[in-house]
Amino acid sequence: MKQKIIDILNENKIDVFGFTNIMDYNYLQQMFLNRVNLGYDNEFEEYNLEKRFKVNNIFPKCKSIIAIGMPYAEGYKKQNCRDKGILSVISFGEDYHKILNKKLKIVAEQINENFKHEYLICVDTSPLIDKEICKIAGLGYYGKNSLLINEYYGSFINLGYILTDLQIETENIIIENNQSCQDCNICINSCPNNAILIEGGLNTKKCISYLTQTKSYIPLNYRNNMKNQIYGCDICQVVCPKNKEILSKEPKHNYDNLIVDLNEMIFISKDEFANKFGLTAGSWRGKNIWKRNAIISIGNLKLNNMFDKIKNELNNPSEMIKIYAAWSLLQLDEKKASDILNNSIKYEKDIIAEEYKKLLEV
Ligand code: B12
Ligand code: SF4
Ligand code: SF4
Repeated sequence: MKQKIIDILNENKIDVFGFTNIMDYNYLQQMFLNRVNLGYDNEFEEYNLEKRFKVNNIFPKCKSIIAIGMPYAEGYKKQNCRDKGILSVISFGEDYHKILNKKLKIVAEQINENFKHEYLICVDTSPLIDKEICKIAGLGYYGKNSLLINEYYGSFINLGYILTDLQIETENIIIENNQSCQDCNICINSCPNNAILIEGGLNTKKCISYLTQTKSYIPLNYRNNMKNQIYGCDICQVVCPKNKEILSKEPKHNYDNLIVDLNEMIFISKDEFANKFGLTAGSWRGKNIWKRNAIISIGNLKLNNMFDKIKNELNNPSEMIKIYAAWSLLQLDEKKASDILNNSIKYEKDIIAEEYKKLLEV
């Protein structure tokens, strides 16, 4: 049965795959609790640890897991643009969740034609811990940047898996953390917000990828480091020696559409946003979060010609947009912005007035 499944994976051009029958990841509990105590967790994670660690709580009949990795970013070079916003390379083209889900569905159905089974497909959005499952299935090992690194494709691999009630013969792979990074600390030293811990793993609340996605308040001292990122962050992967080979390949795509026009992003409507970016992985947080990030980018890039357009955003009905517009104006022209904010404080609701006061005191 295992050989037939491998044939099916190969026929579907999937060459990063592995199997595991470990159903309980409770051994990670202490590590998870430590992270929460230190505040390194974030709202995109499932808080119910029973759901995260016990595969059978998600799919009671599960006996084995078929894990796959889908490589991307071949030949990618970080785009350098002085007056535009940037999307992370994971947001290039069609959303990887859709591609992987479709691929895994085809594989699962072809398996079903040979061995009747019940199955559940998981890509990113399940409460389970994708990296740990895929690591145990033999797809790679953890880098200090906390990502799973595959021997051939590096860390630019998206992960997904099929939970199945088939009993597949497996060898569970135990690779010690940090076995492969050894003395390298390049990602730690390159991370703009010092989000990567010396011992490996992240303070996720400092990670720029997190900051570009969260709806929570972004602390003032993290905003400059977000530079012109509109969605995600690639820095700790672009600098990683394990990705050198994949990045130096002939580019498969033209990555130009990872560059975002900031002016357009300020005025884009919900429908226009859905039409232009709706199929990408980065669009899931919606137009207003991208707009907020564009406002931060304009401040960081010191695009003074946008001053009046950002000033108009002080009248935006969204409290979120207002407070980031105020911050951005202060980056563009402190004196002019201070006069405007001081003047508008008296007309604003308490919560906005307090924020303006705080910004003016910095
Ligand atoms: C929440 C989340 C985030 C959060 C938190 C990320 C994180 N590192 O935890 C934020 C928003 C920051 C994020 C960012 C990104 N994410 Co994300 N994210 C997730 C999600 C939904 C859950 C991750 C999770 O459970 N974290 C919990 C903690 C405990 O995990 P951890 O800190 O990584 O700890 C593990 C290891 O670090 C290791 N470990 C612990 N201590 C030590 C010590 C040493 C020395 C070492 C080496 C390892 C190690 O053990 C832990 C157990 O797994 C998963 C999908 C899923 N359902 O699993 C995708 C996932 C992890 N994300 C993914 C991707 C691609 C990204 C981004 C690259 C996107 C982008 N371009 O911006 C960035 C990368 C940032 C980074 N350096 O990690 C991929 C990773 C693929 C891969 N090759 O590893 C996943 C698996 C989605 C998928 N199915 O493809 N993400
Ligand atoms: S994704 Fe960016 S901010 Fe997050 S850990 Fe990597 S380099 Fe740091
Ligand atoms: S940059 Fe160095 S330390 Fe960081 S993940 Fe890559 S090999 Fe490991």
